[in-house]
Amino acid sequence: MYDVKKGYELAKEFYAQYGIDVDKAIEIANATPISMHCWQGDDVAGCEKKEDTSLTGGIQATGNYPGKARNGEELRADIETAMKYIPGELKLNLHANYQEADSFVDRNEIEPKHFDKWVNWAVEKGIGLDFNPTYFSHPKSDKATLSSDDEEIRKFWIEHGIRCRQIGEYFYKKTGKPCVINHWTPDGDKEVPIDTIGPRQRLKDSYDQIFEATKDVEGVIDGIESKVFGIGAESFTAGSHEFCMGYVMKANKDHIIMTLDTGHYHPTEVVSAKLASIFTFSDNVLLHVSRPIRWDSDHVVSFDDETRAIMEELVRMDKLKDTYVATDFFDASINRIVAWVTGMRNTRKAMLAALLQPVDKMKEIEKSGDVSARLAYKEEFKAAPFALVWDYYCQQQNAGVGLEWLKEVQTYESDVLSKRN
Ligand code: RNT
Ligand code: ZN
Repeated sequence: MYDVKKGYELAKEFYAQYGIDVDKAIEIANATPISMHCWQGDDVAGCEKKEDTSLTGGIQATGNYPGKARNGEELRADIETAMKYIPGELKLNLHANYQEADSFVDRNEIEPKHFDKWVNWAVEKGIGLDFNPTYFSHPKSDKATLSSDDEEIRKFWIEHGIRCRQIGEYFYKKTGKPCVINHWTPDGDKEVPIDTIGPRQRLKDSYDQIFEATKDVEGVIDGIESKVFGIGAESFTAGSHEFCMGYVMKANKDHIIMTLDTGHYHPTEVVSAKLASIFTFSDNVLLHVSRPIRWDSDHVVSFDDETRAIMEELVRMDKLKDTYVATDFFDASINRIVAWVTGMRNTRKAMLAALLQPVDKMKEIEKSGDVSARLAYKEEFKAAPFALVWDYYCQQQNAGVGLEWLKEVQTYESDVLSKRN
């Protein structure tokens, strides 16, 4: 291993030339929570005691890499292993289908106690829990859920949403940390339906009913996630961007916010370009950081231009503190822990890299009208000695310098994962 401290001292000098305080940047990046999704560990299968765990709702985890977690115990063990190599404040993001009742409990009957294993685990670790209703992978979700024209079905899912908000409050009370709930329904159609407004009106009414029935719930923030299309529902999505944005803005309630998933837009649209407009009208945003390859493929988050642009935008607007950062990817073609660690580290990396830029100076230059210097400054930091700061930060947090973590995850794979079938 090279002299990490020496590298950091040198990088510090580099950044100091531009008035950048490296330690301050590390402190902010480290304290900003990232909510790690539990579902990378088992391809979104969940822990409900039921035969059919196939993933529906127009999303797909492709690949058949061996060693996926088969129950809550294994999943928690894998999450703990991954978390060792992810520096900074973390939360765990659960889906409703990860409940662990002794026998099958349907979605409209779940209760806080069915999540006690997760809650006890989180309390012991001192981390917060976020949550998601699961409006897919269920026989009653085949056609539609909250937008269904079958009142029985719609009622079933409304009850699910209500219970999820109550469970979110339970998480808040037990962990002492607010619970961010993401509401996403896969409702859509393979062809453009004749009636495109009915489903939207019912979806609105369903959300209204869920929020009305749980209006006294405390410590819960609700993101409404839009999407452009899903597999098998290519032509129509009830919860489109316009629908969700309309819902959030009209609701005009502090706890109801937009969820922006990086894979949920037309291919040339980017989340980084949407943030400022949304923050003009809303105080908070929930992010689902993912990596879409040609569609909402949910590849492992990369330290790529768009992830960096999102973090840069948040830092430049001073909105990082007002953004709930969550990850959302599920790659079943590689070691699932390597997937988690890589995607989570990249999310944190992008955050730290964005904080290592002279934002005030760049704003000054822009204000003075010097657009040439503005471009020169923007480009300069792409090749700054960021890796030296990152390595030092990881060492400080005991999260593994460079690729140290990879060897350890590989050992875990041969000792633990490979023994599963
Ligand atoms: C689907 C949405 C949604 C899910 C998770 C599992 O396209 O992104 O957030 O990925 O709820
Ligand atoms: Zn998402």
